Amino acid sequence: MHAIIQRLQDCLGLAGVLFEKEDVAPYCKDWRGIFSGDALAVAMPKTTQQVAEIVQLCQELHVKIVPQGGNTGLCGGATPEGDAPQIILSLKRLNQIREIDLANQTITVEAGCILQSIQEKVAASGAFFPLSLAAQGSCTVGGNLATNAGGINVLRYGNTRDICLGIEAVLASGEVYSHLKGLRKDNTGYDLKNLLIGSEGTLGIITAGVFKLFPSPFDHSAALVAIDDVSEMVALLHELQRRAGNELCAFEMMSRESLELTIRHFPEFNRPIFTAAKYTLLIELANFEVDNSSASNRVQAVLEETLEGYLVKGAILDAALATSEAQVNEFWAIRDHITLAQAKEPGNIKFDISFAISKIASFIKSTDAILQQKFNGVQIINFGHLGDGNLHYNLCAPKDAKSDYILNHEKNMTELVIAQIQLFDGSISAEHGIGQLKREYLMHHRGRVAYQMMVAIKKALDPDNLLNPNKVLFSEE
Ligand code: FAD
Ligand code: 2HG
Ligand code: ZN
Repeated sequence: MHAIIQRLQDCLGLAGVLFEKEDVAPYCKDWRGIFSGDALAVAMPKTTQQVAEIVQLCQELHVKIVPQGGNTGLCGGATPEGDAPQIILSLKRLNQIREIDLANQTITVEAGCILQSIQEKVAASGAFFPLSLAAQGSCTVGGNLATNAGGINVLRYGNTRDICLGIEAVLASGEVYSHLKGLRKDNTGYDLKNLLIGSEGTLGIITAGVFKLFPSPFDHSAALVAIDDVSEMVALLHELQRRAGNELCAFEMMSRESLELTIRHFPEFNRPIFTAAKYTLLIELANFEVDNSSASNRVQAVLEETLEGYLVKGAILDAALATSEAQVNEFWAIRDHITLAQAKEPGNIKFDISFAISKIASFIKSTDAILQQKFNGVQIINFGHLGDGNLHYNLCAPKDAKSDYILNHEKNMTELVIAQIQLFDGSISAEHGIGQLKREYLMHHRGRVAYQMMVAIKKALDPDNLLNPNKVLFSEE
């Protein structure tokens, strides 16, 4: 047994350390089941001080650390890799809500809090926590910070970093960096919070964060819209932004193929869905005015009138408005199940990509055509956060292809799509991060200067390459 196990047990007690192979195994595989590795143990601290002690211990015994939250990441960032002795540091038990400060409209939470539990706690206090994604029942807020998660409310509230006012983190030195004052203005030197947010566990272990709270929407209006033309979608987005301002919270897009796939695996959703159209939009507006029916009607009326106008001029094919909050949730359930439906199929290649919204239509037209020409019948499961310029442009094998099709074509398909992303000035990762999945493309994509800056930051903050080695950047040892 490696010496670290006894030392971890001394620090965390027997309940705080897993080391039997069958107990450690579930933590060593990613959500999609495409990455796996080995770890000596899973350490589960309950306090920031214990996290600091574990880091010091690992330094002393030359054991690497893979931070892990809910293990829902889609890039293999939380999965151990390589032969070096390493442990998984699970933040799941570091899960207290430290403070809700309603006068400052902030909440301070520990990294292991499950996202949905924070939303519920905040709702019970009468306020609103806007970060929302389909994995919210299992992902942790520490993982959200470490990946700068996006989700479905970015249009109005921004990404995780935009709602975060400060963090606490344990550095590779074992020291604790703490900045949890909940200040909305603070120009004191370099922005260390934003350096750690999105660093995917490579620069520090995030142990807590303080977040802005917002007024709770009084109710929502939502619609599903059948539409063929991506340029018209973009025009509709701008029209709604002009008319509703930031009452427009979500503008999501789902291709016909992504809906067909979802219905195939979850037939209960086969109701108000337009599979004849090339795309279906899910649009949501929130009403923030007090409980009176004219306010609620106003938001609904903006949506109705705008869609009517688009219907009359033939820019959209059909629309279904939700008639109750329950139906709004039903619409979202369809959208949320696309990833789960994809997980039920054999292999696919995920591209979580972004563009200037003005370039999205041309990217889709050009890339769809080239892919079909080179990989006849390839299924393009294209959906995502159109309002943020973020597509989940996922590729699956043609319907009648052999089971090893994706394996055989993965490299060529990836290079083709990445070349298209470069051509249209996009990003190879909009919200999921780099992890292991997109690591080999990072240097080329960001360029030598940016990459070398990242290497210099990693060396400065983690000179012994202790934290999540070989993730985001290739290790140089
Ligand atoms: P993990 O998967 O455990 O870890 C992710 C990365 O963060 C790893 O590199 C890990 O080392 C690091 N990390 C975790 N915790 C810490 C910590 N405390 N300190 C330092 N590093 C840490 N993502 C989106 O952005 N938008 C979406 O809409 C979205 N939808 C999803 C839907 C489904 C069904 C699934 C399965 C995933 C989805 N994701 C989405 C991806 C994923 O949920 C997010 O990336 C989430 O933020 C990861 O949180 P986690 O706690 O599971 O982190
Ligand atoms: C979403 O928006 C997630 O649903 C997951 O970011 C995307 O499965 C995917 O590719
Ligand atoms: Zn997404």
